[in-house]
Amino acid sequence: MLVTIIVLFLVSLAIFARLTRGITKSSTCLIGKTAIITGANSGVGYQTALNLASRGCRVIMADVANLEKSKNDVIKHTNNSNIIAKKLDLGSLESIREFANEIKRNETRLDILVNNAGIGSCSSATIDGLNAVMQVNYFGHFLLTHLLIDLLKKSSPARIIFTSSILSFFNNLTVGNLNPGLDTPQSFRNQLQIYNNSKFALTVASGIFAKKLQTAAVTSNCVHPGLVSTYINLSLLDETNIFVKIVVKLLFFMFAKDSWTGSQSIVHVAVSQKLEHVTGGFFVDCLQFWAPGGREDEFEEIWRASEEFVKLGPEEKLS
Ligand SMILES: NC(=O)c1ccc[n+]([C@@H]2O[C@H](COP(=O)([O-])OP(=O)(O)OC[C@H]3O[C@@H](n4cnc5c(N)ncnc54)[C@H](OP(=O)(O)O)[C@@H]3O)[C@@H](O)[C@H]2O)c1
Ligand SMILES: *[C@@H]1O[C@H](CO)[C@@H](O)[C@H](O)[C@H]1NC(C)=O
Ligand SMILES: *[C@@H]1O[C@H](CO)[C@@H](O)[C@H](O)[C@H]1NC(C)=O
Ligand SMILES: *[C@@H]1O[C@H](CO)[C@@H](O)[C@H](O)[C@H]1NC(C)=O
Ligand SMILES: *[C@@H]1O[C@H](CO)[C@@H](O)[C@H](O)[C@H]1NC(C)=O
Ligand SMILES: CC(=O)N[C@H]1CO[C@H](CO)[C@@H](O)[C@@H]1O
Repeated sequence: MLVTIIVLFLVSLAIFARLTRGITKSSTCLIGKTAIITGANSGVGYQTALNLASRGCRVIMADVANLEKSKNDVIKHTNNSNIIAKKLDLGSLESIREFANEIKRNETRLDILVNNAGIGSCSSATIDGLNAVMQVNYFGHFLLTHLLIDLLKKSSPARIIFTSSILSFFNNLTVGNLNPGLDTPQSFRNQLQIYNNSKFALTVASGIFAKKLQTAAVTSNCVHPGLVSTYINLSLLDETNIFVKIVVKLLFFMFAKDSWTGSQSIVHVAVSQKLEHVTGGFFVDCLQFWAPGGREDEFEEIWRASEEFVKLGPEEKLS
């Protein structure tokens, strides 16, 4: 009896999850516009690139992985040959600066910046000596966005989108643990907490970018893509026990979206005409939710500490 009820409950939940998947209805044309997408080689980043390209956008696909195949696939599927593949390793501040410099040299405009790349876990520090999950997910995008601000402003109205996560609500981020050392045990729980925190840091930065860029007509929003079946789903699981593995796999089997569906909210926030003036928001299934909360003064501290971690020059800091 109990088992039947539980099974029925889970099945209804799964059906509900399927029915409420947000799909963008926007048909915005992007001919003449330019977008950058980080982590565009796979998962929701790749699907976002495909979608924007199909709208006629010039798409710059950035990733640490070799992008040739993905780039050719996008061109093949969209007939849009205005696609650039460019190596970007968010785990290296130097690579980020090199990337941004080349963009500034080559491009005359930037309308959409999708800060999407992310990793679930990593057991070594970056060459900059920062926690790798924090750097790839957060610090790297914090720096990249700063370096591209002038180009975005020049092209305004422009949009910045951060791929955050609902796990950002379950954070315990403080200025003190913004860059956790590798001396903390690499347990599943600690790894997940750093991931949660990195996704929360993105919402903090997004909120402050939104405020600082309001007069420049550059919006900044966060998106939770949903539970999506991608490579990232498994990387965290290497650290955990068989029971957690089974539960997570079951959850994915019942509730996860495919990458195309997972990219829909990102695309929606990037192109929907209704959202032209919406900034500082947090989106799930193409709908705006409240962003995870916290103290404003602590957010400011996190911002200032981040400026130091990524070694921003005085003239590069946003006033
Ligand atoms: N999947 C979910 O359920 C879920 C839920 C909430 C939020 N998200 C977020 O969604 C975003 C996209 O993830 P996904 O699920 O599509 O996973 P994914 O398929 O693993 O895509 C992430 C992409 O980022 C790239 N990347 C990794 N390290 C990088 C680096 N140092 N520099 C530049 N690019 C790097 C990866 O390249 P490699 O293939 O070489 O590693 C990969 O192409 C992530 O920010 C993730 O946190 C995902
Ligand atoms: C791409 O363009 C070619 C030549 O113009 C055309 O034959 C083909 O159907 C197009 N493919 C798509 C997916 O639009
Ligand atoms: C920038 O332009 C140079 C010279 O034309 C070219 O070699 C390079 O691939 C371009 N890079 C990007 C990211 O477009
Ligand atoms: C991170 O999120 C997971 C999943 O909701 C949760 O179990 C965990 O407790 C969170 N970590 C912290 C520190 O809140
Ligand atoms: C955050 O959560 C992790 C894992 O749950 C814990 O080890 C750590 O001490 C917590 N940090 C703070 C500052 O509360
Ligand atoms: C639960 C699970 O393993 N889901 C997916 C994780 O990502 C890989 C690679 O894309 C998929 O093959 C799995 O189905």
